[in-house]
Amino acid sequence: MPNDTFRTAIVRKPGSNFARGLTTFKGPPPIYEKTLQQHDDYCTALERCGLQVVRLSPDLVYPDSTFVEDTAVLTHDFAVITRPGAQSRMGEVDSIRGSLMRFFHEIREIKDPGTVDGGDVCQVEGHFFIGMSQRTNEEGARQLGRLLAERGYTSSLIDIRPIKDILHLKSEMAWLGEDKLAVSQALAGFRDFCKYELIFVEAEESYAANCVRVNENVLIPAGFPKFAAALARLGQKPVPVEISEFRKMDGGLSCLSLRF
Ligand code: CIR
Repeated sequence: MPNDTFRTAIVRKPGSNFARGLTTFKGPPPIYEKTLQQHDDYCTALERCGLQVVRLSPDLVYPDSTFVEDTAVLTHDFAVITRPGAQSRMGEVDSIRGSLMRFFHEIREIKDPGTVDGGDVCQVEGHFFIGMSQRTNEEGARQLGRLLAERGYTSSLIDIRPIKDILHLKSEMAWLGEDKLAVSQALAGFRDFCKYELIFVEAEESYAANCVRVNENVLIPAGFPKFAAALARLGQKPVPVEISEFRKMDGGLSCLSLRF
C-alpha cells in the first residue's frame, strides 16, 4: 500500500575517511568538520519536518556508507536490501540489514548477478521508476520490479545509461507529491514521465532536482534560488540545506537518508 507520509529517517554519520569514497569531482576534497556540521544540519531539517531520525555510527570500512539510501528500497509493507553496483560499497548492506530488522518484518534482497543502488529508485505513490545506470543493472532492476509486483506495486525501467554524467536516476529527478515530478532537462524526455506535471529544473540548477519531499516540506540543496522560487510558486515549502561537502563526493540530499 502506498504511503507518502514519513515518520522515520535512518542516517549514518560520515566517517573520518569520508573523503576516500568514490567521486568524479576534480576539485578540493571535502573538509571533515564541515561535512559533520552539514550532516547535523540535515538531520535537524528532517526532525523539523516531523521525522524521528535514527543515527547510525560511522562505518570506517566503507567511506561511502553515509549515503545510506543506496543500500535499501523501502515500501510501506517491506524492505528490499539492495546489492550496490560499486564493488567498494557492496558490504554496506550488512549493517543496514540489522538496522532495518528493527522496523520491517519482511526483508527481501537483490541477488547476484543483479545490482541496484537505491538512488536509482523513485517511488511515486504505488509506482516505482527504476533507473538502469552505471550502478543498477538490468537484472537488478528486473528483480526489484518482480519483488514490488508481488505486493501489488507497479514499476517501469528508465534507462539512463546513455545519458552522460548522471550517476543515479534520482540524481536529477524527484517526486513532489500528487502528479508532480521535478526533472532536469536531461531526464525530461522519457515517455514514462509524460503523464505527470513536470517541474523543469534548469541545466545550471540540475543538482537541485535531487530534492526530497518530506511530508509538507521539500528539502532542497542550498544555493539554487530559481528552483526554490519555482517550488514556492507551486505552493510547496522549500527548505534549503547546505550539502556542499557531500556534493564533492557525488552525493545529493536524498542519498543521505532512508525515509519511511
Ligand atoms: C558513490 O559514488 O557511490 C558515492 N560517492 C555517492 C553516492 C550518492 N548516492 C546517491 O546519489 N543515491
